[in-house]
Amino acid sequence: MDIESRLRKAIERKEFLLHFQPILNGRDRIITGLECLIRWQSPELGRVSPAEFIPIAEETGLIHSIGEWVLLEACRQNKRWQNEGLPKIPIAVNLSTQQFNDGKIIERIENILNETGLAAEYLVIEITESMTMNKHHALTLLRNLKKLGVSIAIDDFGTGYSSLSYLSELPIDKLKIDQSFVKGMDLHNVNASIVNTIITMAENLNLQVIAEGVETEEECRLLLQYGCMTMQGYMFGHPMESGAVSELLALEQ
Ligand code: G
Ligand code: G
Ligand code: MN
Ligand code: NA
Repeated sequence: MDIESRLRKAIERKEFLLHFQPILNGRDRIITGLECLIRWQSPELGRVSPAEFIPIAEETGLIHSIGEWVLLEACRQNKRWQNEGLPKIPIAVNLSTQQFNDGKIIERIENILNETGLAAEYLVIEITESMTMNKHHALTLLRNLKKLGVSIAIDDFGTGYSSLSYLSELPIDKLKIDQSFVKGMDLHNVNASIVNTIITMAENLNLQVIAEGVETEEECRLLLQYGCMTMQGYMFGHPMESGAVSELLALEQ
């Protein structure tokens, strides 16, 4: 059987699961958010990376049902943590291009929020710069998301071709600096000045900035020095199962 057919069966066979990576304040290390990352445990293929199967899901249109499952599970799980009395934090879900261009995506998200009872302020939608290139579509969709009360983050910022001045015309809330700029940052290299510049511009545009891929104390220290408090990376935590998140959140109460 090819990977497409296996992918087709994976939802009904419950082969997908969600992992969650903490997003923290780099100073006090308090968890201020989570990013949802899908995992596929195939009985035949073993663990398949989303970097491998998401593109196939996009080409085949399977992304619609997979993406819908991710949104539903993410909202359901976040509501479950809240019901357990754990600190209320937003959960970020990656949207794919096909989902972004789906005429019914707003309705789908609204239905999922209603069905799970999660307040919209606790959902963040992550999109990439390239999805916003059709400005008319991006404006319409993002405005409708904002009307629902959902937050919007630009993921992998710096790897696309959009400028911050372009993004400033869109109703976005957060900017995630791509890990390629964060990795190996030190005082004297070009990555450090790129990151510093992005942080300063984001501040001027009133965008919350999040550094991705933080792996070392030195990167964390420099980010704080440049004014970026919010971070995500292996240094603080790998993507983990919901039970591990519960334990971390319980420690913060
Ligand atoms: O978790 P990991 O680093 O292996 O993810 C690899 C890639 O897959 C990343 O670019 C990530 O954004 C993407 N990805 C992970 N989960 C999802 C998801 O639920 N939906 C979409 N569209 N992409 C995802
Ligand atoms: O494209 P997106 O930013 O959504 O994907 C995030 C991906 O980055 C996930 O696959 C996650 O596992 C991975 N990731 C998260 N933190 C780190 C890190 O500190 N180092 C590296 N190399 N990858 C990371
Ligand atoms: Mn992401
Ligand atoms: Na990213």
